[in-house]
Amino acid sequence: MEFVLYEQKGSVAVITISREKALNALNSNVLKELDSVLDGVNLEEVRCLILTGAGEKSFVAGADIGEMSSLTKAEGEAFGKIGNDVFRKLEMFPIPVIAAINGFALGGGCEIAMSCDIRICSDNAVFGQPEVGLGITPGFGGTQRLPRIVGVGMAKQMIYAGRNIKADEALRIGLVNAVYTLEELMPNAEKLAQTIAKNAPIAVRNCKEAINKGLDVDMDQAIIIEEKLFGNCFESYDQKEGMAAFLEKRKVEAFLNR
Ligand code: DAK
Repeated sequence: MEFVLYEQKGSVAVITISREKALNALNSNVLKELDSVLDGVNLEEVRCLILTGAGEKSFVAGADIGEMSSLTKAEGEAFGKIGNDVFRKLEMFPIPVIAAINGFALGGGCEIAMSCDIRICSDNAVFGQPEVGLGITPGFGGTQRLPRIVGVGMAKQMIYAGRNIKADEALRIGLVNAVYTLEELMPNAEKLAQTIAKNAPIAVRNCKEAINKGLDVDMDQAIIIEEKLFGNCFESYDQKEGMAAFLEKRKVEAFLNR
């Protein structure tokens, strides 16, 4: 891989978008590599992913404007599809994904962060959907995910005005869950990932599926989705061990992902 690095550390793996000289902007090669990296994640071993950007300045500064500038309508649609498919793969990935946002998260950068389950950032992070200033709409899900995360009014203001916001404002509106110094960002991302990874993997995966699928349907259907995924945990080794440990007043020995 030229632009996407993958490092597994036990049950946590870090994916780094590494195209530092273009502030990690997403071109079609980056998107294709990211797709392959996701396909290669060993789901038997890895229980939580962290997505970050290389360097100290940028998470992802958007889709690659140079590559997009000369696209025909058909090519633009094809580029949009590659991005949308990989962002959706990330969103529906069986295990949780934490975005550790280490700088600019603009356009496609903000959108890829919003496809992750949890967003935390460094205090130099900058968020925004500046597409209207480039003559386009957000194309990787920004018009859909931003209002779901920060509410319709705030999303409309950010998207129509194309105004960037800093980390403290992103925290205030709920776009990120926490802000750290740049030095503390990855250690905290890893700590959170380890905490998630220690919990029963089937239960964590089912929680993600229940939340994601439930948000797309009405409450009557959502409750049924939850019931099925709740039921699905039973008879697993991990459910038996988790409950036995409680009843025997001891710590869980280990969750085995089965
Ligand atoms: N694309 C390509 N190159 C980029 C880039 C980008 N998005 N952002 C930065 N770079 C490159 C710069 O061109 C520069 O390259 P050199 O000139 O050194 O070769 C290098 O990174 C360093 O950038 P700067 O010199 O500009 O660095 P500064 O610190 O001065 O400024 C900045 C940092 C992040 C404020 C600035 O670079 C900037 O404003 N970048 C553009 C941010 C932006 O507008 N991002 C949104 C892009 S639009 C769609 C699918 C998806 C999308 C749309 C449609 N379809 C459905 C087809 C998504 C669109 C977007 O993401």
